[in-house]
Amino acid sequence: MLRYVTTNDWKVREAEEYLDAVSSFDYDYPEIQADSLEPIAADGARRAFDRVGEPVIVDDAGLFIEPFDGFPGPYSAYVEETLGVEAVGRLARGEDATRAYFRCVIAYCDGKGFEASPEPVDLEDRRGQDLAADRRATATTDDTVADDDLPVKLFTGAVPGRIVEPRGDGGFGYDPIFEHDGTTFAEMSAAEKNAVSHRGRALAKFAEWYAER
Ligand code: ITT
Repeated sequence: MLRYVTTNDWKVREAEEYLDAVSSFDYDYPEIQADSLEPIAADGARRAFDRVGEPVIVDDAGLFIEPFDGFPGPYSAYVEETLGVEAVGRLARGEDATRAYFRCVIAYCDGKGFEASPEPVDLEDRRGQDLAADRRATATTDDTVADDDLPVKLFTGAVPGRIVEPRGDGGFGYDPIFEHDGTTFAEMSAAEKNAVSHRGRALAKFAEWYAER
């Protein structure tokens, strides 16, 4: 059984559209800090696999505001908790900084290796970063320190849009301030969002690869 390890039910709902046999596993794995999503997702998948002991996917996603050099990007969760979604929207609109995109990285780990394939295994992303030390520093007594050599496979998706006044009641996080083709993600149904979203695109790539595995 494939487990989607997350604390966010919305993500699981979105994944169920692409994957028949996926069930959620609620584990708030500690996230390392990094300036891109890939190493965060890869490290999360290793920790999640250590905990669950079955094939896992995790995803790390963020909102990248282009004129802000991609901020908040990998810091999106922290910025949502501290500043809040509406304040991010006001900041961006006040600066005329409305071009933005969402990006999602899905990381898969089942403890085994992979055949060569077009998607990058994350070794390159990890090179040059002492993630093992970072992980040891952030691990709590409950956490297993994941084996840095466990292979992880990454799938990415992105969607362009712009930052607007909040509209809509659906979705989560930054959805109300993110407009794609005239509609905010919070105004879309889960299926409509999935059809164009960063997560939907990454999930579609993952589902195609996983079907062969
Ligand atoms: P898990 O880490 O437990 O999976 P999370 O909600 O914390 O759940 P992320 O770390 O990936 O998920 O999210 C980073 C931030 O980006 C957080 O503030 C989310 O609300 C936001 N975010 C991620 N995907 C989003 C989406 O599809 N729509 C709107 N906001 C999103």
